[in-house]
Amino acid sequence: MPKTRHLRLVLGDQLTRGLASLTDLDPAQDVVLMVEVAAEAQYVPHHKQKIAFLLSAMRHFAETLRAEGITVDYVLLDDPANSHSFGGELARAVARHAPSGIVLTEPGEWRVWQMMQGWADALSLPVEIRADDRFFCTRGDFAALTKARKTGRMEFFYRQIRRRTGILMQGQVPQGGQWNFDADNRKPLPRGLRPPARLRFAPDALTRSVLDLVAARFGHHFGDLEPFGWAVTRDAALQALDHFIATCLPRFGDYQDAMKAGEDFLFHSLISPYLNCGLLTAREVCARAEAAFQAGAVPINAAEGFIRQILGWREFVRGIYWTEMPAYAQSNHLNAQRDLPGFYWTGDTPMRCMAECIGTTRRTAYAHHIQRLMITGNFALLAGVAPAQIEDWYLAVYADAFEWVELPNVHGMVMHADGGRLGSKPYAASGAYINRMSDYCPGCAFDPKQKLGARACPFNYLYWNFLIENEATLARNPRMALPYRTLAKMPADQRQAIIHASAQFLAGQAGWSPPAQLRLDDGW
Ligand code: FAD
Ligand code: DLZ
Ligand code: SF4
Repeated sequence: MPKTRHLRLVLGDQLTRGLASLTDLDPAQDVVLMVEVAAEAQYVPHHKQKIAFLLSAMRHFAETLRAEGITVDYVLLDDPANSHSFGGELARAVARHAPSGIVLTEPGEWRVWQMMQGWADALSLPVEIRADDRFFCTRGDFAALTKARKTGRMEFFYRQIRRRTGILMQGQVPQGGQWNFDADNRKPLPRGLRPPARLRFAPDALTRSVLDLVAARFGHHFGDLEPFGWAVTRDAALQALDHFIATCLPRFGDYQDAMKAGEDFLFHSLISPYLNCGLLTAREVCARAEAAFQAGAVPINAAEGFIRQILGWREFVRGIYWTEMPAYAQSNHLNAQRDLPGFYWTGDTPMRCMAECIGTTRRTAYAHHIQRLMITGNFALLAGVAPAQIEDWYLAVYADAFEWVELPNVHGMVMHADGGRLGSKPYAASGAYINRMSDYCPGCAFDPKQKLGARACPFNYLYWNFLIENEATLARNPRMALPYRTLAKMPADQRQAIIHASAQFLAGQAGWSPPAQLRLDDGW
């Protein structure tokens, strides 16, 4: 047998045939290593569907590589010899294959990047770590592009990438004459408009066996395991993408910010898990959306709004993550210290908006952007939850959550813990916003129009309490001038009443820490 030339480790979020570390793979000599490690499923108590999705997608990806004649050394979760760490499994595989070198693609998370730095010494082998070119902007590129202050914000960065790629451009001019059509994209869902049924995928035999494994090993983790309808192959993910473009993208822009009880997906794409684990690439997704616009099937506010999320926000948050880590995760600009309420894990709260969004999350491992930002995120911001606790929650509960994208969204966009590196002001909002953008308030135990008293919406007094608690830090922010002018006019007794109502409400929340059974205690 020829000596293995290169061992190529492929991580669970690198399931792309065109991955940088697979492009020059030689099937005659190289071995691809894929490993299922319990540590990755347990460093936060990931949603059961998230674990099943990734393990099944990994197993299917290994099959497609094998079908090409590539040797894949795949270590199963229940292999008794499994050491359950990337480093441990790499060392065992080196002993099995005696490669002359290791080839990797840079990982999505800082902690794994750090692990990788020690591997060359530990294994006494050359370890080549290649840039992840599935993104429009490499890590080095981002730092160069955003160096000038003007481009330090998402909008300017996004315009640069539009110019560079030519996506939705006519020469140097943006299609439709504007860079950004957000002003058209804030409509509440009209009564009677039913979003289309979504393409979901029945588990095949391979997925079925993974579902059984997850039920047995991680049954105590957050969320429902079934029904499980995620695509776990590239073909199925492409079908889901095409179905979204045909049935939802035309209305994506209009109702991007809307929320409706009982409607989990509205007109959103549900492709983030596929993009983040590699079943789809950002380039092909943008190309298909742009083609639908060019064919006249999709209006510009929808095409631009959708493409901006991927070309703009997705790339921008990744750039922030890699230029600012590891210090980024440590900052706590607003000095938020409260524990995460237990109802984040149970959904057991009389606040209907929170119960709905947490319920969706439990059932589907999904919630759309505005639910994450303006409901569960907004509450955590107003309540002053410690950033690390709410970050762990977001990292655990969504099928698309990987730290490079979760952390800037939560630490920066939601919690303003980065002091404004990502967004220039906190997205704090009272019950009036939620009432305008959703149908959650009718039927809630609270009234969004009442500011104080037993039936007052907690978001109302918590909003003003947040401004009061953070006056020293936020009052000078020009984008917060309006609410602080209103606060300045507020009579002292009303201020006191808000502080009192907030303290009472926050103290009265049952279970201010994650339920014990959700802690990482099952002793793998
Ligand atoms: P669509 O609404 O259909 O948008 C299309 C695509 O745009 C998404 O698939 C996603 O790839 C991209 N996108 C949209 N908004 C963002 C954004 N703010 N940052 C990065 N990409 C974006 N996204 C993740 O992929 N993983 C996360 O862990 C994650 N955590 C989040 C936490 C919070 C608090 C917030 C406010 C947002 C978070 N997002 C995260 C961004 C966004 O909410 C999800 O990408 C989106 O809801 C996924 O659903 P979709 O595919 O239907 O998206
Ligand atoms: C999230 C996850 C899970 C649950 N399991 C695995 C696994 O068993 N093997 C693997 O290679 N990757 C897994 N992942 C994804 C990794 O956490 C991800 O690759 C790293 O966080 C780097 O981004
Ligand atoms: Fe949420 Fe307040 Fe509306 Fe109830 S009244 S659903 S708590 S915003």
